[in-house]
Amino acid sequence: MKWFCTQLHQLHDPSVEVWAGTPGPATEVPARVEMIAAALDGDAAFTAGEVREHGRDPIEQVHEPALIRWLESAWAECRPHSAYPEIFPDTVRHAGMMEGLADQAEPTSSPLARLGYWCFDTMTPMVEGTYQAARGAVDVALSATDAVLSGDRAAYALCRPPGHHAARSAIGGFCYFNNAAVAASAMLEASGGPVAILDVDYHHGNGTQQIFYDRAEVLYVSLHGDPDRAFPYYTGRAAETGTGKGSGATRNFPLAARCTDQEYLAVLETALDVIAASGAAGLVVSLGLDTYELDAICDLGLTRDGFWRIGRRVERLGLPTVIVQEGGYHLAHLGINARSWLRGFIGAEPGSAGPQRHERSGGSLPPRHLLPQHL
Ligand code: Q9C
Ligand code: ZN
Repeated sequence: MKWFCTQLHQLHDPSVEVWAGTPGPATEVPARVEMIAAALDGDAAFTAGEVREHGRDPIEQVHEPALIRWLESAWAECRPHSAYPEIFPDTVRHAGMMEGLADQAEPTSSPLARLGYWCFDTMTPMVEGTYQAARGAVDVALSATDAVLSGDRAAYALCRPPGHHAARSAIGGFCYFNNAAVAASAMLEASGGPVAILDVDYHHGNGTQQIFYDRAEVLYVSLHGDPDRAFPYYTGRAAETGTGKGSGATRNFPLAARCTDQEYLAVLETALDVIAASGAAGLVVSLGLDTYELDAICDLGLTRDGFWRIGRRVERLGLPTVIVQEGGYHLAHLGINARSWLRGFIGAEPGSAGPQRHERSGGSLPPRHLLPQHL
């Protein structure tokens, strides 16, 4: 299987994020890609493919053009407002604030008004290189899509930053551009046929759901921690099934805490039946590995062997498949977990794990209650 990756992701290297008012070390860090790349580099089953620039047009198919323009200069215009290299909104355009008022256009004056207009949380830091890294992640996803459209059965896009929380007109949840949505849109345009997105990240892909909510030709199917307890809280319930022409083309499968491999695979069976019945001609997988039993910010119970079996089962759909990396935060095991999922997909033996430590932690990150030095 070909896999795609660029060094541009390193330009997005925030040191801090804010959860419930508490600053802590950033979770979505460059080492994530380095761990996965190291695991695939030494494995003859995987070949590095060439990443090509695709420009803005494919991004404009799924994002508001004004959001793309804003993101390009957002860090520079906000920089004078923060004492640190990261920028976060202090005021977001809450729906209730605008209730009963006419829709208001994108602010042009205050940089902080613009930041709170486009960004919905305090966990999505912007640093100097964020825009370039986000553009790079889209190019990675599109290069993998090109490989599949030219006949490869499957390809793996090692995207960073991730994408599935980014909606048409909003960034959040560590996500800036929705890499999987751009890939699905490009696949739809090239193939003409219906396309399915299977989202197996721990978190509901609110952005991907929103982008395609009224579209019949893009099926969105997601398994995730129940939003009654898990970010992004406001979306991902089973009752959300699409609207208008897209009615029935969104399906959500919220999961209970500590869900095991066996329980997960049973729900996956139902989810894949929906995809098989849809007549989809191509598949995009939003692959999050934060469903791992030791992932520090999540609470499901999947194992490395479970990832192998899930990859194996998804392959049996028999569809041309672009696999797009989303979350996964157990640094020490992230590489072997990704490799296990992908080796399952290609039907190769799981392979050796290498040394593992077994505490539930974010790998080499310091405990998140320890503030970074500069705060
Ligand atoms: N208090 C991805 O996995 N943190 N994004 C939740 C709960 C944000 C995850 C904090 C999780 C975003 C791509
Ligand atoms: Zn996630």
